[in-house]
Amino acid sequence: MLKLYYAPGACSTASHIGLEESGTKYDSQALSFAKSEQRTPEYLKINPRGRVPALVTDEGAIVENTAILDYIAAKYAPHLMPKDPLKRAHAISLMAWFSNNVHPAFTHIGRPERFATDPAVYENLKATGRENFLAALKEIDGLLAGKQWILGDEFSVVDGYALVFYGWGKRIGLPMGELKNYTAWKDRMLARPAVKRVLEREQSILLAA
Ligand SMILES: N[C@@H](CCC(=O)N[C@@H](CS)C(=O)NCC(=O)O)C(=O)O
Repeated sequence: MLKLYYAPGACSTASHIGLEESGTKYDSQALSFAKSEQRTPEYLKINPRGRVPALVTDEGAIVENTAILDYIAAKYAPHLMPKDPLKRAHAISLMAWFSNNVHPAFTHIGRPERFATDPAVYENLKATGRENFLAALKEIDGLLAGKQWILGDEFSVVDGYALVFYGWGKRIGLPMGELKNYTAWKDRMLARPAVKRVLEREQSILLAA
């Protein structure tokens, strides 16, 4: 049996959507960051880095959204990743960029202390993070131009990952409505029953007007 550890509204929403879209059976457990549940000795045995998501399988735990999403598609839902090797490489490339650039830009805004020890530079790190994050959202908006889903005609696990950043942009008050392609795609995402179920379970900000 699979078990997903996630935190509502965190990047783990990507894996949560991937699992729900796959149709495979899984258990899930929400961890509260406010209560530091990602750092309990019990959870650190699952992910010693103290981060979500983690997917526990019969053969051990997997961490990192990119790996979890590729695994879900490979094992349970091949239609959720391209079969063609080049298209699959592009899908992984996009998820690597999400993980290595887009996500850390956002982290600079909320956790500047992770990137410098001198509090004097925190405001600058936050401002730079905000600029970089907005630039990434604009890039995603451009990637979605003329497309139904982020890879083209087919919905994939990469779409669930891209939704995380739309929610985060909304959370910090960025002008998301100005990103026309991203906003129209977000509305298509919200119309998918599996996505809606996950967002309701996580009480997502994306469901607020
Ligand atoms: N690259 C990782 C990032 C994991 C990560 O940083 N998760 C955050 C939530 S978005 C977390 O668990 N934060 C808890 C903490 O920093 O204590 C992935 O995509 O899985």
